[in-house]
Amino acid sequence: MAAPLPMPLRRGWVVGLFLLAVLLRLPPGFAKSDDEACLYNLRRSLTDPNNSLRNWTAASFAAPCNGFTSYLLGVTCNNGRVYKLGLSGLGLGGTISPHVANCTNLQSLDLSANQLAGPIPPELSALLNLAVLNLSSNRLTGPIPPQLALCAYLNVIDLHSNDLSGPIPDQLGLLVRLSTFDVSYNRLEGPIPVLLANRSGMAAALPRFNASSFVGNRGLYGYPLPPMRGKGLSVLSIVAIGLGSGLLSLVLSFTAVCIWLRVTERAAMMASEEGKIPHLMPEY
Ligand SMILES: *[C@@H]1O[C@H](CO)[C@@H](O)[C@H](O)[C@H]1NC(C)=O
Ligand SMILES: *[C@@H]1O[C@H](CO)[C@@H](O)[C@H](O)[C@H]1NC(C)=O
Ligand SMILES: *[C@@H]1O[C@H](CO)[C@@H](O)[C@H](O)[C@H]1NC(C)=O
Ligand SMILES: *[C@@H]1O[C@H](CO)[C@@H](O)[C@H](O)[C@H]1NC(C)=O
Ligand SMILES: *[C@@H]1O[C@H](CO)[C@@H](O)[C@H](O)[C@H]1NC(C)=O
Ligand SMILES: CC(=O)N[C@H]1CO[C@H](CO)[C@@H](O)[C@@H]1O
Repeated sequence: MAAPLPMPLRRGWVVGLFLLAVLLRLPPGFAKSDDEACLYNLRRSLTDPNNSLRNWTAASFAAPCNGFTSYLLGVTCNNGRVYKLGLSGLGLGGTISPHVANCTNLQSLDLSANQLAGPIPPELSALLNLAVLNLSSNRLTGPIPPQLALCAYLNVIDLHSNDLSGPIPDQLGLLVRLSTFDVSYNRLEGPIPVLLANRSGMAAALPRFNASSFVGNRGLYGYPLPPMRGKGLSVLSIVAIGLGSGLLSLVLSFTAVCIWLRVTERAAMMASEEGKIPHLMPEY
């Protein structure tokens, strides 16, 4: 006997199915807690040819921390929240997910010495506790986001040895806690912001970061690097200089010959006036 379900139970089923349908329609990464969204999306954006992240399983993202203990390689926890991500030198590829910004308690992000490509997500500016950003020795491209200046606690910005381009944002000079800044060996260009080269305020004439922070960028110029160089000689200017100096030496030697002729002529005249053999006459 298949008795029909009582009314309240049937309604419960309908509501449950409706909720399930809604959940299934949600894009991945949505409706997750902050740290879970961060880890889930970061894992998705990375490739891991050496299987270093084998214990980064979706099941552990929902509760990556137990108080101060983390269950995931490279994750450090503080009071149940992810507070350091250190995945240096693991052979990781792929890109840096902008959803890393969902790890809102993050204090240190170190993805250095991997093969990461793509841009530095400007969304990182939402990490208001971020003190250390080390993305050095990857293949990152695009600009240095000026929004990083919103991470007021930044102590360390290490972006050396990437393919970053464009200028160094002036705003970064306003990060007063910055004690390490390294953008060497990229493709950056333009003037070095004065507030990164020199201290601010009373000590404005004192250097802040030295040339080793900036070397290896062909387009960067200004203290502590040399001033803007001539942008190399164009073909046109080389031709112009060649023609110009050719013409000049022609004129000069022509003048020299004229003067010499004049002098010898006068000497010859003087000699003949004295009835002597004009030994200074040129022989033809
Ligand atoms: C994941 O790997 C790290 C480092 O090897 C280890 O400390 C941690 O206990 C592992 N977690 C799990 C859930 O296996
Ligand atoms: C990854 O694996 C390759 C090939 O097995 C190896 O050459 C390389 O050193 C490994 N990289 C890291 C970072 O472990
Ligand atoms: C950033 O990471 C690289 C490679 O792991 C390391 O050599 C460097 O010292 C780090 N930078 C800072 C400022 O700690
Ligand atoms: C920055 O410091 C250097 C070295 O002390 C000094 O020569 C230069 O004039 C300073 N630049 C500015 C704009 O104060
Ligand atoms: C540049 O500064 C770094 C520390 O900020 C220091 O280790 C290095 O010796 C300095 N280099 C020069 C050439 O002054
Ligand atoms: C749950 C959550 O915080 N989601 C955010 C994760 O980061 C992306 C990109 O910054 C945001 O769009 C989400 O709202």
